Amino acid sequence: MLNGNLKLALQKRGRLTDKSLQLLRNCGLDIEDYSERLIITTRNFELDILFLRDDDIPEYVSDGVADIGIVGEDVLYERNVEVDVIRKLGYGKCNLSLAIPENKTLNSISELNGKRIATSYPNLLKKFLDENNIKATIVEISGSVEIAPSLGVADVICDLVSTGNTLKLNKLKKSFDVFSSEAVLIKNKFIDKDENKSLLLNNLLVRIDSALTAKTSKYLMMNAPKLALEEIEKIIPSLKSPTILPLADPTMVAVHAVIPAEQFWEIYQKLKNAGASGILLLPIENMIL
Ligand code: PRT
Ligand code: ZN
Repeated sequence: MLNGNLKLALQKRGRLTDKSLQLLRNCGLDIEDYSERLIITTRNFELDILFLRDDDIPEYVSDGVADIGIVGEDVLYERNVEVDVIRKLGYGKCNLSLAIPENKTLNSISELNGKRIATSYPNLLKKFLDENNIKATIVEISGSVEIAPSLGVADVICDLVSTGNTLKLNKLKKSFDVFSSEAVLIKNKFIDKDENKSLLLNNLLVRIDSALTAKTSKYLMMNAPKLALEEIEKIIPSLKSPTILPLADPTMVAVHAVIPAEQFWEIYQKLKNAGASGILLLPIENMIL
């Protein structure tokens, strides 16, 4: 597609697909149901989305087939490609971790010396071993790494862990973390020289930042006695000072504030104790700071 549209590489079918499409929709992009197509054009933004295997995304972006891409840091840093990470996106979080059979022990990293470690991430693992001065044998396996100890091909595995259920199912336990990963937005070196695409990217980044901030913030509303206001203002970790509105009862006011979503359960009891009532917590769709 040789139009001037910005080209974004996304994982076609996998753990990052739905959340990436949701993020783009939260940016106001009108994306049709992509089903089996390889490329789609968004209806209301000059953006083409290329659906690819995640392993190919770093190379496609660095080669200029796509201008930008969304990929896990694990996949990105396992490869030696020249791209810039421009945003961490906060989803697809996992750890590349070392794990051993449940009946074995690994008390310190130095005990890895002389061990065979199975992984699909030989470069990230080698970097970790080198940094810690460990001499171990890396057994490279392309999938189902967790069965390597029971097959007798490795003593330890180094694989992605999220909930830990896969380890448990295979009678393994996590020992040390090698690398933490989340989904990131990457761009290539060529885009800075293309004025039109740079403008499109900047526009998209404003929307992405707004969507990411909105996701982690909530709109808090409550009624409170005027006399409790000073105490309530101290409790609310508001971005700016809260909005105070008069109510029909002259002794009461309404208090509105934007708060970090995760702090709500820490502060709501304190607010109630201070006299707040009718506490409402609402989602925010977009927030331009
Ligand atoms: O087909 P394609 O090559 O595009 O996809 P893929 O199968 O290679 O990748 P996919 O969709 O499994 O993962 C894409 C990205 O999601 C990874 O590069 C990570 O950045 C991120 N991610 C987050 C994970 C996990 N969590 C995860 N749990 N990727 C893989 N896993 C696997 C892990 O390998 C292990 O087999 O899930 C299992 C462990 O999960 P828990 O929850 O049981 O611990
Ligand atoms: Zn893959």
